[in-house]
Order: sequence, then structure tokens, then C-alpha cells
Amino acid sequence: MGILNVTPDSFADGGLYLDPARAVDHGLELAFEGADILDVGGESTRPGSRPVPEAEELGRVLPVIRALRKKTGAFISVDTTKAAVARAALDAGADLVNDTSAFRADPDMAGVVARAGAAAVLMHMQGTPLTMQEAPRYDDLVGEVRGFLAERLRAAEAAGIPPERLIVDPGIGFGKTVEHNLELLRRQDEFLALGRPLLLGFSRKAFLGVILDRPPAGRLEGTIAAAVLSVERGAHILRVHDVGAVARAVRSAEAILGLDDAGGGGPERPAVQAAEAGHVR
Ligand code: HH2
Repeated sequence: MGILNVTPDSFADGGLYLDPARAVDHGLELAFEGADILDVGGESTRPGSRPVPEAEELGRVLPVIRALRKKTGAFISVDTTKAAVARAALDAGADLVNDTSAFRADPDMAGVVARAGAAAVLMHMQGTPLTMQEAPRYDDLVGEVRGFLAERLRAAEAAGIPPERLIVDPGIGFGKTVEHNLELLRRQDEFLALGRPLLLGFSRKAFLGVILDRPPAGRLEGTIAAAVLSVERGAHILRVHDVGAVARAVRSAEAILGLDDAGGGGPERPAVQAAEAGHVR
């Protein structure tokens, strides 16, 4: 999954793709480099960020999704917590909704996804982006995150979304300390036990900055290390900025591991399978 932030303030690439034409070009480049899914977002969720008004978010993402839909066969995801933004994005040709609130921020979100027959990512977050990094605390980190995801899966299914259209994500960096993030990555098998495709979003994040003592643009090696180890542990979808470099590293790792799709690029790739599970176009 390639990250396409149409925002002025995202932590790693804010302002680079606010112009729709640039965003579309970058999305096409990500697809060319190997992204099976393009995740278009119009609101930063970095620590300390505040929500963007609905009209503003719509104005950022819709032209980009419309144009990408005409130009690429890649799956398109909309990274939003607002039901109205999700509905308009799905109408414009998006295939899945990446909701970092796991349908908690907007009571209409689950219904929108269900009625559209779309797929969705349900992500764990402790608190809200404004305050989540102030003092993250868990008694049983993995148990609490897994319990939360299991409960959100049940809620989504109760709203009419078939389980095969749901993807889970422990929410790296969302109300987590460096140690929490490392433990979540170490214990992926416990999230895979939920029986749904597992998405991980560690790309260029602050915990890598702490380990490497480097700014977001200098965290590629850490991102690649996390990607390779995640694939080895069975993760299905990696949400990353540096698609070309990560895809090449993952392809090499898959070949060494003897996974079927190594060296491929064909439809059997795990991320494609995971996305196709929810694909209804
Ligand atoms: N991380 C970010 C945004 N959306 N969605 C999922 N499912 N998982 C993640 O880990 C995740 C996400 C934050 O990264 P980014 O989009 O690069 O930054 P910003 O929120 O500042 O736009």
C-alpha cells in the first residue's frame, strides 16, 4: 500500500502533493513501483494534529481519486474517519476505506462501507491524534489491542460488512511508546490469529527516528528492516512511503524465504489477495 498524502502537514511528506496534478503523478509512480493499493489521505493524523473540516478534506482527496480511477487499475483506498468523505470517495471509484478510528469517529461509517460493498481497514488507536502520544499506557498491550480489533470486527460484521472485506491494523504510533511499537511488531502472530489480513503502518515513523536518530526522510533503512521482518512473520499489507525500495527488499526476502510469489508481481501477491477479498468492482 503506497501512501499518498494530499495534505500540507503530514509528518513525512506534508505539502509535497497538495497540488492535485502532483498527487496524481505521485500515485501513478507508486503504482508503477509496485503498490497494489494507493492510500489517499486528506487529513494528517500525526501526533498533535487536529481534524480538518469535511469540505476541506473532500476538496483535497476527491479530484485525486477521480483522476487516479481513470488512470490506474490499482486499488484505491481513502484514509478518512468521516463517513461523508468515505461515501464520496467510494462514489468516485475508491475500493476501500482506511479508517484509523475503526468506525468509532463517525456513527455512519460502517453503514456507508456496508452499503457500498467496500472493504475496510480497522485500526487501533489509544486516544485521539491530538493527545495520543502524551502518556500511552496499557496493562496488557497485545491483549488490549487484539481485544479491541476483535470487538471492532464484530461491530463491523453486525453492521453488515462481510468478514472477508475486513483488514486489521494494530496502529503503530497511535497512542504507543517506542517499546509498545516494537512489541506490536514482534508479536504479529497474535494479530494474525484474528484470521483477517494484517496491515502494518511503520513507514518512517518516530520510533524509527528514536532508534536511528534521524528525521523522517532518513528512516528508509529502518522502514525496510521492519518491512522484511513483517513479511517474514506473515503480514499481508505494508503501508509505506518508499514503495520501490520496500517492494524490492520484500521481493528479495520472499525469494529467500521460498514464498510462492517471489520474483512475481502477479495476482497471487499477498497484498493483492487481501485487497481482492474485498474487491467488488
Ligand atoms: N498511519 C498514518 C496514517 N494512516 N492508516 C493505517 N491503517 N495504519 C497506519 O499506521 C497509518 C494510517 C500516519 O502516517 P502518514 O499518513 O504518513 O502521516 P500523517 O498522518 O501525518 O498524514
